[in-house]
Amino acid sequence: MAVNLRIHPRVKTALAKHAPVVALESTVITHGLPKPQNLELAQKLEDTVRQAGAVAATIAILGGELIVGLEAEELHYLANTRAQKASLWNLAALLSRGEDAGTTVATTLHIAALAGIKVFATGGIGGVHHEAFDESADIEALARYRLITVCAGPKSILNVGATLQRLESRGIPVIGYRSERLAGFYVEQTSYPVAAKLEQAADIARCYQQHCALGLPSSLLVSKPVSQGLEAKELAMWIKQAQSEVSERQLSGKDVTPFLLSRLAELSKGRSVAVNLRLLEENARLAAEIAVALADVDRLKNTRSLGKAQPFSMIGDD
Ligand code: PSU
Ligand code: MN
Repeated sequence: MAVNLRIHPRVKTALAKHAPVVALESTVITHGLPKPQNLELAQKLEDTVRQAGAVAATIAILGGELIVGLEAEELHYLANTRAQKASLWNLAALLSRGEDAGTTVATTLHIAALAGIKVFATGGIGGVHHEAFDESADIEALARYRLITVCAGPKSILNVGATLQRLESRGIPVIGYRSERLAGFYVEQTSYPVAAKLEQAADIARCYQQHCALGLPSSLLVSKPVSQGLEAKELAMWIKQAQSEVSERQLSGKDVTPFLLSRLAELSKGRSVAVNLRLLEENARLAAEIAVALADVDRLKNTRSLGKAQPFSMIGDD
């Protein structure tokens, strides 16, 4: 049985030419942000990617079809309909029932990899929750799909230390963009050091080439601190409050993250949403810059290796 996968012609052409493409997730549209900011944000992210010289491919599920690169009307529809949240464990069921769904980081990675996209931008990744045994499928997916994933660190509602440990255990390199500390989603920084600090998009592209040349299977996770976040003390108070409500309501599974994000939006009187929008846009811009740099090194590599088959030749080696 063939996969029902539709790649937008613009994305297809760009991929065939090895031109820069950035994948964007859609759970942030269906479950992460309130209306109407969700649609405004989705459109803005695509514009941001385009302005930085790359092709935007928002990924989602519509009527049981995997879509790579939504049309403008489809984006509009997705932002205003009651869609499901597609992770890897419910993806096949959602497709077989012909549903509409936003794709999480895990699912977007899977579909982007199917399409051959190398760079992906999101807000905050899922990870280890405080509540026992809830770990996002995002971690395993990051271990499995070799893309450059740009984020603002793990979402602040998570057990950040445990999440970083899991990333390390699964061999997922975390690169700090102009920062030695892991980004903290709603706050600029956490106290946790990252594997390496890199300064330029081109440095990240070269690091990814090394990663691929080594045959490592995972994503290269780029952690970019938001330019201006929330006040840490205040945030900690709101998180505590929201988390106690998760326990009271006995929420579990895929409902936990959307509930926490929407409660934080209420408790902070919209300030968490403002920071979320800011970091998503900043991440999309950086991802596009990296995609452009990667296309450049790719082109260089292809020109240099013409006539001398060097499957593992590394950039800057000769
Ligand atoms: N980043 C945001 N807002 C979001 C998400 C990420 O700024 O809503 C979504 C992502 O799609 C991520 C998901 O994969 O939340 C994690 O959900 P869970 O913890 O249930 O795996
Ligand atoms: Mn979960």
